[in-house]
Amino acid sequence: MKASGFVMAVLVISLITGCEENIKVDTATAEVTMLFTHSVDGNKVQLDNLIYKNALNQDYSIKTIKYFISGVRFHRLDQPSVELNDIHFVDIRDTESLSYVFEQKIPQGAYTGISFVYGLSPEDNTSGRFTQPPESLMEWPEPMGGGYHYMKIEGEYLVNGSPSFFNFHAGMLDGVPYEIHIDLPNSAFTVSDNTLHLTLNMEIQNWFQNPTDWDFEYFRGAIMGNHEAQKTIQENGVDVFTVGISDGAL
Ligand SMILES: [Cu+2]
Repeated sequence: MKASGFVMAVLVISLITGCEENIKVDTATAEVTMLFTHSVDGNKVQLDNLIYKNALNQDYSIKTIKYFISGVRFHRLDQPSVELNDIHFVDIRDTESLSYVFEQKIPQGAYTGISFVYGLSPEDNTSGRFTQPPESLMEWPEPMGGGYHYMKIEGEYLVNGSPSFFNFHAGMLDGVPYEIHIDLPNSAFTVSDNTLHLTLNMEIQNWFQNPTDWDFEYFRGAIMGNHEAQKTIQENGVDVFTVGISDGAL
């Protein structure tokens, strides 16, 4: 009995050791850094400049771009996808927020694509979860269902030649979620280095077209209580983002 117990113990130890060696070999990882850029018609956005025209030829400017990115997911062939738990808040006027290193690393290897949630899924969108600014300042009013704004894009548009302020704000309205599930086009990649750099670009013009041309005069400046506007933003937002991918040192 004693001898077989000893044999079992040796067996178990060697199994554990063997597993650890396997794990080491299998889990060469890459740290994921995401950079955030913002363009209009393919050029870097110029803030506070009333120089842009949407598909309906309405003039507008951009003053504010703030949003949450969550549920970043890396898809693999024949293997479970890798989801990162981080929720990142971007503010175009806060340079530090334009670069983010995710807490989790991803296994090196081949990936078929990247997806993420623009805004917050309902399970992440609970009042009080952010206690510190700037995230806490994204609160969505309790009478409109609470939680947080997914985004605040703000600027001015011209009405009969005079500038008028607009709040292009999105969030869950009256309990109806409008977060955007984005599958990034051309996002297959192979990472064989210990760093992965992703540059996520928001093409602002696309918020205002495809499938619906955004009419500033129809929707006007305040849309937070407007389900049609929230639905339109959700639909238009699907093709707003593209990604550039490189591994190794930039
Ligand atoms: Cu708002």
